[in-house]
Amino acid sequence: MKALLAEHLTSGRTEKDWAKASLPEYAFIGRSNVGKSSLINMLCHINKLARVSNTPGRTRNVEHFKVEGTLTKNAPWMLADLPGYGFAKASKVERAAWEIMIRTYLKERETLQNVFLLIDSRLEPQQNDLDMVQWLGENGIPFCIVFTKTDKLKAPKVDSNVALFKRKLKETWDELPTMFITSSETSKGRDEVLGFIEKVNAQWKG
Ligand SMILES: Nc1nc2c(ncn2[C@@H]2O[C@H](COP(=O)(O)OP(=O)(O)O)[C@@H](O)[C@H]2O)c(=O)[nH]1
Ligand SMILES: [Mg+2]
Repeated sequence: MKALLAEHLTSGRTEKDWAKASLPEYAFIGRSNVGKSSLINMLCHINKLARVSNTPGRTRNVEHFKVEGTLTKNAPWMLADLPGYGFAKASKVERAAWEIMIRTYLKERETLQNVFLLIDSRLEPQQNDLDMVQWLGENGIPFCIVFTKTDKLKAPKVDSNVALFKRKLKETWDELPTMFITSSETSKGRDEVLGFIEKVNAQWKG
């Protein structure tokens, strides 16, 4: 499997701490422990690019990475690992700070091309995930859904959980976002996600 050249650029809570917005950027967001860091490592095929943790709720910053190329193209792009939501032990103040930072980032990052919203394929639709879909939709921020950890379930169960999630979204939305079925253990979905990024990068006129 081809590894991508990637490097960690910055870690910070406010715009002045973030890497300069100069390349097409893709953000990864989801509940804490959903598998964001693992997915980033899987996509780049680099073991310890983003820190994988067994203790949820540890990262508070936006982590920026620069990546050179995709599967077949050399165009550079940027990736942002956003702090997770739904961490049970977070205080009210921490949650409020999270919301402000994430909303600011998602609304004001001019180079943001797409958000990958990660959903744990093992769970029934969760309210905070549905709220995030709602918020992204209402704010017109382009996003895809990435189902994670599918290696932990039998295929029919993955299918039925995905179907359940789609049904839930159809209650509110006419059009469903692009969805990816992934596993960071087996690299399932890697070509599809990188293929998507490659296509969007091709539209970039920086
Ligand atoms: N089996 C399996 N475990 C995963 C997968 N993705 C993440 N994990 C595990 O889930 C835990 C949280 O992953 P992490 O990437 O740190 O989640 P984050 O908090 O969203 O960044 C870690 O123990 C990972 O090893 C996956 O696709 N398959
Ligand atoms: Mg993480």
